Amino acid sequence: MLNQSLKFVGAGLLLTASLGQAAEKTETFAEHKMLMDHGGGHLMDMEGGMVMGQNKDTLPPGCSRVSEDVSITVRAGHKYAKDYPGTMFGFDTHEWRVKPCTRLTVNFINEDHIRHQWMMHGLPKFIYDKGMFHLEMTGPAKISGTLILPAEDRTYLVHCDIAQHMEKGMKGQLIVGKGSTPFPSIPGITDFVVPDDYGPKVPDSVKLPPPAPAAGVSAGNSATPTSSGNGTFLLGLVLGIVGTPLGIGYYRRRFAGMSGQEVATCLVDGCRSWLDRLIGFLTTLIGGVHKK
Ligand SMILES: [Cu+2]
Repeated sequence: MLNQSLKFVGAGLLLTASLGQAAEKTETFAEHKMLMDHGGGHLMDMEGGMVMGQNKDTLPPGCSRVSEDVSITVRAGHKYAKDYPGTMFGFDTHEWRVKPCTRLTVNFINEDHIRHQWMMHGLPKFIYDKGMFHLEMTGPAKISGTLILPAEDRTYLVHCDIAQHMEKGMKGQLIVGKGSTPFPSIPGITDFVVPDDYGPKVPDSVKLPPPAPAAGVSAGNSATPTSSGNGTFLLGLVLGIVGTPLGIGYYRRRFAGMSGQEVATCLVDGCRSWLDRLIGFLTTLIGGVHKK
């Protein structure tokens, strides 16, 4: 019996250990370390890793020496967008600060299964011929590159240039020394150029009419016809009485041989029958309804 229980405990421990291993299993990142140098600071490998504008030893004008060696790690991926509503991609950091003449190594880790870039713009072309320093690869992967920053205080745009990735959050800035004008629309750093818009705003001074009732339902008793409905009904009733062959025949006989003047006098106050009075009453009603 004891032997049996020990077997169960052993099996349980094995299961727990294997589950733990599965939970600890992390994604493997391809490391782009064997890049071919194509000259001019341009490096590539067959797996799609790319470095542009690498410069480890040429001092920019105004730098008598490298002021300091700095290494940063930047992570990129859609999970870094979650703190910034309206974005889809992001860097784990969106702003970096270094001294002028720093030799900066950027270790770029792309955690997504798509392509991302860490692309810096605005570098002087006499030393960085494309005006850029750029790291790029399809993730999940790691790639590193190094450059020496110019002597001037300046703020450089950093972004991912894959279509719509910057607009969806992959935008940052690298500030050298005191920096210059900051870039807009950097998540968590600067205001957006075009703020989110959820529809037109109505100024407080504008008084909106009350909402219209739903079709087929009047404001009060749903069985009460509207005033214009009343008028149409009464007009129909008058025409129905007077306009039928029976009505026309009646009035023909009634006013036979009379002049227009006599007919008018008769209708207004003279020889009025109950039908004349009804028609007169209905006509007054129609007029009343349409005045409302
Ligand atoms: Cu990207």
